[in-house]
Amino acid sequence: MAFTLPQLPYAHEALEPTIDAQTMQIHHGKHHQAYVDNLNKALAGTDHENKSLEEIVAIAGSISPAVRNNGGGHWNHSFFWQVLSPNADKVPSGELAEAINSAFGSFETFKEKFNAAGATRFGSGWAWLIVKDGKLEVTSTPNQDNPLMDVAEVKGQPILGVDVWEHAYYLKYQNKRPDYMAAIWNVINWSKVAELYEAAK
Ligand code: MN3
Repeated sequence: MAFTLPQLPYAHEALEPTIDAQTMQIHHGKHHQAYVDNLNKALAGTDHENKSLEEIVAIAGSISPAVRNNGGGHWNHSFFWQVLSPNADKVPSGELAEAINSAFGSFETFKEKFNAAGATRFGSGWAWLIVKDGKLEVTSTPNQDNPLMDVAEVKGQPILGVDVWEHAYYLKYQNKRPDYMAAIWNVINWSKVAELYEAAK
């Protein structure tokens, strides 16, 4: 079964002004599509052809770089679109809010840690909020790796992920990754993150 590009759960312009429509069109329609196409190409005729995306990601350390990078790219972007929303709540609530306060001291401190993880990831990568052994942690990964991979420095179940590749922000924010990281909080889908937290804890 070949992998396919999932539809965006909102219109390309829905996340403006935080993320502009053109960035979304290129990011979803070109970059994510390319990860899907290249993953299918790299898997064709191999032993891993019938594996699920989760199974592929879990064995990232023992598969070809093309499958690791494009499989990670497909998983990460499919996840990323889900944790963004035009009707964002701005702040988490309920049990997730309590868990964030207990792990980081406050929501503000959590955001500072997360933004720092994204800003200091050299080159291209992702910033993550994960559940590890029932607890929340902030981490980051290079390239298209993610915390579900056997090769991840810090492993856990992602409940929030932000793409810090230049293609995610360059048209609007140019080289100012910290400005993009500061603005992204306007469009985080906290109810989705809470749902993922509930399932992961
Ligand atoms: Mn991307």
